[in-house]
Amino acid sequence: MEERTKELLRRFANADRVALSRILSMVENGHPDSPMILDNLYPRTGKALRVGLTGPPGAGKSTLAEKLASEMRKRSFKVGIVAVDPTSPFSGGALLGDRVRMNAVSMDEGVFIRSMASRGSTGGVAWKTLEVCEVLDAFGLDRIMVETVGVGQSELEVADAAHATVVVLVPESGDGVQAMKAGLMEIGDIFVINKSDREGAEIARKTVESALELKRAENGWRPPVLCTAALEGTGVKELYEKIEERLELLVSSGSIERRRRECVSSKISGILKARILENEWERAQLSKLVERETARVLSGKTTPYKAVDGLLKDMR
Ligand SMILES: Nc1nc2c(ncn2[C@@H]2O[C@H](COP(=O)(O)OP(=O)(O)OP(=O)(O)O)[C@@H](O)[C@H]2O)c(=O)[nH]1
Ligand SMILES: [Mg+2]
Repeated sequence: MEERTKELLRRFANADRVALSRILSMVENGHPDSPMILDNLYPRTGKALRVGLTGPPGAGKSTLAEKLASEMRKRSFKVGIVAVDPTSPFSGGALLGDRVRMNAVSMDEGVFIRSMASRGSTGGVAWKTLEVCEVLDAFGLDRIMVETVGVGQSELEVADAAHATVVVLVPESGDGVQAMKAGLMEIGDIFVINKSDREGAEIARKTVESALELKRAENGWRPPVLCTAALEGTGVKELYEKIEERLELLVSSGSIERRRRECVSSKISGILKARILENEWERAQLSKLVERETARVLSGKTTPYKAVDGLLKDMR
């Protein structure tokens, strides 16, 4: 590990926000010290609860996140907001250094806002986002909101890793239908019709609600559909209370333990896979074996499934 990295970790341990920013950049960019950083920080993780905010572009996810952060601060929670590939900048301005528009939340030491431009990055958006969340968790944050545009598979994966997922929609007709198509109905624990200062919010709310009727209640939880107007703050407190209610249920039902086990096990296999692929010698061996088995499959001696079974048996 570079001397500079060690110094950063020392400062990180002393709650230095600049060190946190630097470390996040290193992790995001896959700096060579990144695995050691994550390893070093791991023992300090496990406290933060992640709340996913997902929905179509411009639905008001960032605006809601900022307002929710204020509610969380009232409970003295330390808060992180991670925006994955946002199409519009945070109004907080922390990302752009736009000090004129900087609001209360981004001036608050207890709130940390981070934007991730992960399109085209290697290693997968979901994986990188989880690493970023791990660092924020180790920094001592209590709640981390992860904002994603709910369209692609990787975004759905990000939402899947959250402890509670809020799907943010807008009143415009058809949004609910789009959400169903994009698989958002399955992942949402709470649904929000934001921009309810506009016309049609109540109709949209009912549409989503009736679409959800087909969904079975899990652990006694029926996803509620709320209306918010994030800009003026209407309904935000109610939304926040629902989120905490959902998180409490996760803890009291023991689901959180199961979730943790799943996370650790997928973490181990993810690291293992990455290590095997990054080790040149092993990769060369692997591709030789793959080549050998390809020939056997093509000549009708085996199938791809049996070939992998055989390879794994040989490894043991
Ligand atoms: N009328 C109205 N406008 C809102 C409301 N909430 C947010 N907006 C506006 O909608 C626009 C998009 O808001 P954002 O919070 O950036 O939306 P987003 O979902 O984070 O957008 P992306 O991250 O780019 O997908 C901004 O101009 C907000 O001011 C609301 O409740 N009512
Ligand atoms: Mg946004």
